[in-house]
Amino acid sequence: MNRRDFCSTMVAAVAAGVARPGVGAAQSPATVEKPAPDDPTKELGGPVRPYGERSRFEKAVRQQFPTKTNEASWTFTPLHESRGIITPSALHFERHHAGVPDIDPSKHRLMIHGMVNRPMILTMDEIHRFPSVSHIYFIECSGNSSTEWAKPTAKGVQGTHGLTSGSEWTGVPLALLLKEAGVQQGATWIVAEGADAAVMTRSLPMKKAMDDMLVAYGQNGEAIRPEQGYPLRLIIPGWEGNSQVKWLRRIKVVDKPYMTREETSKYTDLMPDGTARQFTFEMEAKSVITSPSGGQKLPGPGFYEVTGLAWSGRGKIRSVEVSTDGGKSWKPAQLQEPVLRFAHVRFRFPWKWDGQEAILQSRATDESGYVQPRLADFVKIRGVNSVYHLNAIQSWKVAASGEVSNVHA
Ligand SMILES: Nc1nc2c(c(=O)[nH]1)N[C@H]1C(S)=C(S)[C@@H](COP(=O)(O)O)O[C@H]1N2
Ligand SMILES: [Mo]
Repeated sequence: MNRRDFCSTMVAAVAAGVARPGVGAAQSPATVEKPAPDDPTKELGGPVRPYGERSRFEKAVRQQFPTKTNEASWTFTPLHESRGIITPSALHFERHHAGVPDIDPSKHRLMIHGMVNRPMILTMDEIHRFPSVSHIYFIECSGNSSTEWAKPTAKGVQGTHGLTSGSEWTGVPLALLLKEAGVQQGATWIVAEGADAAVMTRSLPMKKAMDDMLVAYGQNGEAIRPEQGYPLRLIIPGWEGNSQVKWLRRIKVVDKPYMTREETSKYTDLMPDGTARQFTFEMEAKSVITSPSGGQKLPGPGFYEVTGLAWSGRGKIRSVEVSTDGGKSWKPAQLQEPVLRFAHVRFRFPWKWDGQEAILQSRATDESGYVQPRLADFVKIRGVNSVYHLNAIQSWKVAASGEVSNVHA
């Protein structure tokens, strides 16, 4: 698909109501018919159960983008109902180029070869024996917000920003595995390959591999979900989702990038002058108000907590400011601890709505000093030829009726 097709598909899809609920929308058929008792203290509660489910009254689901197939597709996290900084694994956004493979961990192998002294083929059991680390990191698809370049398109924050999620990831530092294999002099890149039907492959600089890449098998306290790469995926703190190869089966140590599909025809950024930026790995600082946000309705004037998420591929979020007048004036928001590098940060801002029309915005600054740009300023530099890496300020209009909608301001 060229950019125009891509965008018109997106626009059509969003106009059609964005999406159908994801496959497996949780509903427990046995209990759904029976109304809850008026007084739960007068009835014996339900039985214990071996694997938990959320309350049947909670309905937030991932929304699937209406693509031609359910396999080469993506789903969006319901950020408007997000709490704190962790995305429940069942609601982590998904992007699959060729479906979710069904992998038996006892048969899965990770091969490390190329410019190494000791090529290795590791089983999952062997990988589990290495010293492990856990970190809370966001993953954001660089296609997040890609409907929003030219005009406000998605209705709510799930559509505009739902391709970012946060989890605690557990695994082995890739540097440890590379040291075990013995990287040879002159090796400056690695090539990572997935075991899915897309055999998704990315070239990645050795420097970042040695710095903080993680070969992860854990997510939020249990094995990584099939959708997130079971049994093994690459986690690359702060870098675009696409580089974080799922179902990881091979790492080749090399001395140049291999120019795969995902770094030539896709995941490059076409600039106004016709040149393209390549290997734009780092996700620049971004924030969004998750509540109040598009599609919600404020019941009336009075107190509201404006809350949202901020994150940066350059490390820590330093500050978030909130505007209630479309960017004319800004006030600092409160950051909820912990404020972690390469993780979603929750911000809060107390607001008394006077019942007049208001435009809500948030603006993040990261520890490098980078300030999230206004959309108009962003487009001045990037043009509108691109699909990926839109990190501009999002505006939500609160109408006098209390209805909240997506606007460009
Ligand atoms: N093997 C493989 N890895 C993959 C993909 C894929 O289709 N196959 N999709 C990539 C893209 S585009 C993104 S945004 C992230 C999404 O990760 P998630 O589905 O766990 O949210 O995985 C990346 N890794
Ligand atoms: Mo992506």
